[in-house]
Amino acid sequence: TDQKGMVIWLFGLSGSGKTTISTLLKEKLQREGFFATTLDGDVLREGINRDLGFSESDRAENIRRAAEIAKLMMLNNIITICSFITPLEQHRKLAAEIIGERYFEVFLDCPLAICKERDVKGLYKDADLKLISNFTGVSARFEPAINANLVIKTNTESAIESMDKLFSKIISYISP
Ligand code: GGZ
Repeated sequence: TDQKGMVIWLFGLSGSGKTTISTLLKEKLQREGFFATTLDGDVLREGINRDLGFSESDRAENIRRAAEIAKLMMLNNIITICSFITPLEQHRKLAAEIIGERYFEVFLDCPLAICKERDVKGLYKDADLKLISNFTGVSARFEPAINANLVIKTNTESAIESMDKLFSKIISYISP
């Protein structure tokens, strides 16, 4: 297909729906005939980023490497959907600077109380019990968006609705 690469950067708390929405969006794009891939914090941390922890500087290095990889894929005309907590504005700025003008930032806005209630992996419980330190929203900072291209409230709409909204926003960028 005649497509241009871009990077869609989803950020938000653990449990806000990043991985779910990125997978749905990738599948939708692929069904429509586009080349799309996902890049997930959890996955990178098992491989290329396994030397990194969760201090603010390790998170910055995690984001830097992820943004460089995403940029390489974008330059090969692939739509790259990234999902990282990316907790601080400085982390988002870093990704934006590395990727350049074809960076589209999406804040998955979900109240901490709801993420805690979902607690898919039991990590919030462990963080509350201090079994995990530096946990975002509990014992590490999270700054809400100020520059996001799109804000999605994942607690008031379904994952499919969120994905459809995002798809219609980005479609004009990828098929010029
Ligand atoms: C935040 C943590 C932590 C701490 C482990 N803080 O919901 P998950 O489990 O599957 O995804 C989270 C993932 C966060 O990695 P990122 O690379 O996205 O973070 S960042 O952008 O801030 O670099 C969570 C798990 O790792 N996890 N310990 N202390 N999340």
